[in-house]
Amino acid sequence: VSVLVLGAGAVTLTTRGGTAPAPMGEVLPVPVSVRPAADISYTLAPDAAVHTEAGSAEAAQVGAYLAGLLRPSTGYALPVVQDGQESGVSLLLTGADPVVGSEGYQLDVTEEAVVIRARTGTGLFNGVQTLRQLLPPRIESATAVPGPWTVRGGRIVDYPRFPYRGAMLDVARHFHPVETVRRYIDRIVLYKINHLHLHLSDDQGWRIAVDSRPRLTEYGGRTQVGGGPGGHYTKAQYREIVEYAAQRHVTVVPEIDLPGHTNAVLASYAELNCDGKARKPYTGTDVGFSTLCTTKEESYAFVKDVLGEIAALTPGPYLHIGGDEATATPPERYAAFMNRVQPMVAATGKTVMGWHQIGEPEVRHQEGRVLQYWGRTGADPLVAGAVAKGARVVMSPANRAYLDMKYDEETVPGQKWAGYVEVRDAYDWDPGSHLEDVPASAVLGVEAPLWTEAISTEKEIEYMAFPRLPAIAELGWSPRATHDWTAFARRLGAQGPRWAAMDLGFHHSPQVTWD
Ligand code: TNX
Repeated sequence: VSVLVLGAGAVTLTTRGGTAPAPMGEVLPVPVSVRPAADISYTLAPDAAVHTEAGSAEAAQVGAYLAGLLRPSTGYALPVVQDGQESGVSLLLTGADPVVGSEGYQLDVTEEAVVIRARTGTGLFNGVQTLRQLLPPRIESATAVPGPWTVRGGRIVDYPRFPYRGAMLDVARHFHPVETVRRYIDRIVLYKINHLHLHLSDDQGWRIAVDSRPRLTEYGGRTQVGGGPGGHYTKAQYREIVEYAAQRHVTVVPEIDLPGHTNAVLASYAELNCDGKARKPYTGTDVGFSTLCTTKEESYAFVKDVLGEIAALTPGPYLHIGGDEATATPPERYAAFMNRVQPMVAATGKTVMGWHQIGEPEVRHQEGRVLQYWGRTGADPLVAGAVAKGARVVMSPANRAYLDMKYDEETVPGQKWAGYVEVRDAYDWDPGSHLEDVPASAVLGVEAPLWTEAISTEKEIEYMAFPRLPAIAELGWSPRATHDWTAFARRLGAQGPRWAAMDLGFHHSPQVTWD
């Protein structure tokens, strides 16, 4: 692996006013290898076309996405032609350096063309996100603005450190409509995030239609924290989210939190309570007080029906079953419950994902399962034990990766139970060595969860996610050898004009010099 870190000279080339192109390689996440070609640059001509691999529908689809990104600000027609020519912007599925693997890409900028080569549509899509950042920030404008649309010359060869780079949105505590989810997807892909975890159920509300249990949404979906109207996704809307994500090479990971975090279920179906009495709807912010009755067969029939319907709607490999904070579940019943539920997930053809509590020793290893770790740095025997049996881990340490933690004492939205998390806290850790006896080889990746007890609007989501989400994204993508706060902070500061052009409201962290 050749890692080329740019020299100090790059610092002087700022993106002032959103009009100048970024120095080659000043991209976030930072690429594996960058070779700038001084004195060379490419300027997009008004009559340029996007040329995609002949006969490839997936390359054409990425081409259409790219043209759709570039048309509003440039005002150019940018036709997409499937002729495989190296001219204008080319998206080709041949000739990439084989190190790029299934998600990486090679990007060459000459005087004549920008050529992105990859082995898959996903690789091309990731290359497109890099190209986007090499263009001046004003490329993100929703209306036509003057160019020139220049990209500096050279070659980037790039691929991810970890295959799983996720963002989670809690749509249960506060419901967030489809358009908000769509826009969130649009924003996270700019930083090569490739999984969207949707926390679809909690004490305060149930957010996905289940045909076999209609009261989940008709009754259990009409509440949220603070007493607002709640809401839910119909199956058609959920499919729309999945499809929108798939077109952006993002896999949706649905979560149904079990056996705790289920007050909305227990309010909707009396028989799932041990005492047979329906619970009252809950709109507060406590955790750990609810549990499905783990000794009743009705509970298992419920879980099987729900997971079956959600699996059928979900093309991605994972079904997340929660498992966190089940303090109302008798400890001896927790493992028995999970030992029945994990095989139900496998029976739907999906891979079990759960919060790291499912790693406890009495819960059997289920082939391929993934634990999402939300604890601190150090040793966690429970997780290490599960990893020794073959579990893989997604790292989401609360004091680093939780986007609902306040930045500092002045932050209005969010919580602070895991401490304040400024952007440097979000960046300065290593998912590959966060936990003793959890080697990087057992780490599937990283995820930044955004819980919404104290976050209700889209603007608050943006403010909490940016600039920390790009920090987590870089930890998931870039080689460890590139880890360098100063260089990262410089590249992050250069995103400011881009976010302004995108009308994205972000936290102007005092730790960063914003362009
Ligand atoms: C803990 S961490 C929870 C969630 C809360 C979150 C708030 C974890 C798996 N569960 O139920 O929303 O803290 O930060």
